[in-house]
Amino acid sequence: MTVQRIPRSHPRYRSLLVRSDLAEKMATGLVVPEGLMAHGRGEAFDYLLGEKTTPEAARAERAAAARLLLARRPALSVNGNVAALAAREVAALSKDLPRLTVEVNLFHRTPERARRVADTLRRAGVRRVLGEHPTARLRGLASDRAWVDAQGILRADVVVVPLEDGDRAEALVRAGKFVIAIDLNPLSRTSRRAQLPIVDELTRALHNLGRGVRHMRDWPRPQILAVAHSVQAPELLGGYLKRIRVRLDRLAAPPSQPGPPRRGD
Ligand code: PTJ
Repeated sequence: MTVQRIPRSHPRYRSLLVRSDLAEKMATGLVVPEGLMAHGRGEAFDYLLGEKTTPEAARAERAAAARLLLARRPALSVNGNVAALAAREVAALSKDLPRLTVEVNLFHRTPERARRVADTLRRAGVRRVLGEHPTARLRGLASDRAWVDAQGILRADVVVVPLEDGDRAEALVRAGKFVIAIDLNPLSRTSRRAQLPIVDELTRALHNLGRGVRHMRDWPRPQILAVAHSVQAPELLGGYLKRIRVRLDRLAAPPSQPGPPRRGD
């Protein structure tokens, strides 16, 4: 179904629109076919979480914004799905936090795809995009995800990794980085390896990160530090899972019995 043929009144209009957009971007090579599967998995978890930012995710996003403000060299890693879904949000965040390095990092890497992702980001308003011509490799990773820029992710102290794979999140942690993951799957290795797992939909998460940065940027450092340390990964991961369980329990409960007919019924 093309974008034009999705009726606005459809209850899943936004979801259909995003899918259709991703399918088109796959045809251009920005997104890989595996990216569509990754998106479907994300959507499934979003369903389970209620398709909105949970209180746990909101706390994680606030803490992540504080971490970004405190970082000396923050970096954000961008793959094909991220560029396709959220180039505008990436650009907005890089304006809210000009120190943020935006770097292309691809699992299915070709020079052509790297250029396409970088072009998409530049068109959306990101001024400086690294990773098109990577200059170094992360230790302990066999895949092309090991390619990084020596001026970007390699020297970053805090790295945001949306829609990532567990191996690289692990390699980044081993390299001494503070890793902030954005991944709707609280069971993924990425979420479980990151020091700060944000289990929320990508565009919502990036939007909330920007809002947090703008809100706290003039605060005194000790206050920002307190927010940065206000959450712990194990407690967050437990909270996300509990939220899913409680929601499913509620949905699975038998509907309450209708009461006796009232007058006028
Ligand atoms: O562009 P490339 O070559 O780097 O490849 C990108 C993909 C996404 C194909 C690659 O990174 C991949 O295979 O990722 P995974 O291992 O499938 O992990 C993606 C994770 O992102 C899954 O756990 C999904 O639940 C999650 N996810 C998908 N869409 C969203 C999401 N999380 C947040 N917001 C989304 N919109």
